[in-house]
Amino acid sequence: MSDNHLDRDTIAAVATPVGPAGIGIVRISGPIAHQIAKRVFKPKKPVEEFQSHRLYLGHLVDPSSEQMVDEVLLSFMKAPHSYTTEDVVEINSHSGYFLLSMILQMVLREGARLANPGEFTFRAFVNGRIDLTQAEAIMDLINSKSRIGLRLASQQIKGEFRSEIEGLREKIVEILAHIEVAIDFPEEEYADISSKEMAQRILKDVLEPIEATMAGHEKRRIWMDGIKTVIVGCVNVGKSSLLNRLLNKERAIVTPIPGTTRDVIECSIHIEGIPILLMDTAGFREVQGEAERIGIRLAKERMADADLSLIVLDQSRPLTQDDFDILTKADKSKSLILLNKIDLTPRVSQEDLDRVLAGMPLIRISALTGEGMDNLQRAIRDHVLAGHVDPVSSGLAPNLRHQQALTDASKYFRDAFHNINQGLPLEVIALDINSGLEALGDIIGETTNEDVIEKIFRDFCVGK
Ligand SMILES: Nc1nc2c(ncn2[C@@H]2O[C@H](COP(=O)(O)OP(=O)(O)OP(=O)(O)O)[C@@H](O)[C@H]2O)c(=O)[nH]1
Ligand SMILES: [Mg+2]
Repeated sequence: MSDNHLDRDTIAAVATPVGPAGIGIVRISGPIAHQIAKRVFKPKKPVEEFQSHRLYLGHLVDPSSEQMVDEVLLSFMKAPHSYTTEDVVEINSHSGYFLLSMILQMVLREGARLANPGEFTFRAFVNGRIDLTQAEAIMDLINSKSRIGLRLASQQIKGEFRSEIEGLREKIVEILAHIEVAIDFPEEEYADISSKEMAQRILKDVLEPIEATMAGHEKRRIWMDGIKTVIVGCVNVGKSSLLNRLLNKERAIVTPIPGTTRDVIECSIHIEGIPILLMDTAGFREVQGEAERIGIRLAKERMADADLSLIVLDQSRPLTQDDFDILTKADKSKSLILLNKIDLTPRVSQEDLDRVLAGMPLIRISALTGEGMDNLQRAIRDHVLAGHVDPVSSGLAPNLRHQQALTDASKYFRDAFHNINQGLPLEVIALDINSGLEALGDIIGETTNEDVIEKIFRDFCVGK
């Protein structure tokens, strides 16, 4: 994909999901987009030239057979005022898999090439209309899992992250200029600013803002990626009943027979606006068979990888060794303990409870009657947001790739800061600063390795 901007061919793809729908869109971008439109589209009212950003009603007629294909609305966005900055034509037709592929085939016969996944956005990037953070934010917007996630993505699309990084880089280039003057004219003692001031500028103008930006990563994980929450416990304690209760739907099979659930059952829900990926797992016990053994292994893996574990105990029977095992193995900082079946007579001794809880809060629920669910939802929300972020989040939210680049950059600038204070040669400091500058350039796509760029766009759908 990386060479496409050099040959500048015209690309086309279906931009809407496959299948029956209200409308479908075929998108064309490149130098002959306009020419293709003139060949296949017969407007109701004759037009000399399509005007930019206007809609035209007419018929698609296949030039090879003279057959009318559909009645459509066609729009033309003249370069550079389009998504890709090239000439773009969009055909709004009726939808349906067969119809859309017929239209696409016709457009390809007229000289367009089938677009790769994300190639329209890739062109917007290589043509300089958007940077890499904006391209990534488009994906975030499409995949957004919460209202706040949507807001964070649209801030990034507007270019807030980009201008933050560009602003930082300008400041760094300024510092670098001072250093270079001092290297060239060593006798003038750093020319215009002292080493102390230089170190101070690196700290205040560069390091501190980078570290403030990095603090937004957690926010992204919560609002955009969602919280991985796994329900674990012994067999028959009511894990699947809890999943169904939180989901308000009979998603997992519930029976009185221990060992009902084997596979991991996943679903997405919102709890007080927070996106949650909820997983129900096989109950722990002395293994009965192959499927159950695998189920328990999967449950343990999910628990290790989760952001939050809901550990369920059944209060209608005494605690067992398996209950104790789960609780002792659990990471207490990311677990909530639920005492289920509070509608039944309690058979768990207070001593046992005190022993396993060791001061951890306990939430009493009944998955059967729904009692205690409000408390549980509040506890989940408090746990997720505890100390991390305000619930009406705004500001920058770096993804994992950005976070890695920021971590690298901050390491280089911290080195530069220490090395200046240690009185190391300015050439060494210039090297640190240049490496930091490059790490920041990776974020916006200026110095990014081609494989990384290709990987980012590979995750897009065709037509985006
Ligand atoms: N009375 C009462 N019964 C419950 C409650 N929650 C679950 N049960 C019952 O307990 C039994 C087991 O429930 P499940 O939800 O299948 O339990 P599980 O933990 O998923 O069990 P496994 O998949 O076998 O590990 C079923 O008969 C449920 O109806 C509750 O809060 N109160
Ligand atoms: Mg179950």
